Amino acid sequence: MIKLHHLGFSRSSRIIWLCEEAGIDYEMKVYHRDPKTRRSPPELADAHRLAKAPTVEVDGHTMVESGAIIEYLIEKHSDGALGVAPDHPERAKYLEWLHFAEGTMGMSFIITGIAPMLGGLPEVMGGFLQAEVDKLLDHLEIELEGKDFLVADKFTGADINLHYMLEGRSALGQLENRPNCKRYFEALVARPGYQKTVELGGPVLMPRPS
Ligand SMILES: N[C@@H](CCC(=O)N[C@@H](CS)C(=O)NCC(=O)O)C(=O)O
Repeated sequence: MIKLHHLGFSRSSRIIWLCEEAGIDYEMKVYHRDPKTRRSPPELADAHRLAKAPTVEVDGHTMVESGAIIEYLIEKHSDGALGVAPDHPERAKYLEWLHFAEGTMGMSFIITGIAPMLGGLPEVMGGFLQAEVDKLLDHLEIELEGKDFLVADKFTGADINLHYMLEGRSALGQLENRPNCKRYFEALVARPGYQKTVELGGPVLMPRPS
């Protein structure tokens, strides 16, 4: 059985969601963010020195990095239904989207997402990063035209990994003028697997200042 170290209000919700939808057996240890610094608590460093979420103990290895964890768990610990097989015509696209969330999207989405809670960004930097966010959301908007899921006409690990980035954008109202992104996001959060994730792991996003 795998062990998930889950931090409240964090990306490790992805792994709860994956395990619930893929039928992967797991146990979970829950940690809470420091209310002042909003960082993970020191106990999480006992699991892995980075004290990051998600951290997963699997097959004798303590693993970090959501995309890699999702890819590995689907390949090795599920029937593969949430993955895209190596010989599938959309395999390359699947891997691209699976890693796009933390790769290309990560920096601008996360910094602009947490900035309002940490005193904001200088104007030039804020503008620079928001332009990047807009470009990437516009790319996603085109990609989702006429589609319910990112790849292979089915719900996959790529949708789970990407969803986290859209939570912040939805909270900031940045999906409102992008109908495909909005429709896609709303369908993801309506899934019973996602609802169960929130029930077990709590809300995905940190509460925002009003
Ligand atoms: N790229 C990594 C990012 C991991 C990460 O930064 N996780 C955040 C939670 S959303 C975290 O652990 N923050 C607490 C801290 O670093 O103190 C992944 O996708 O797993």
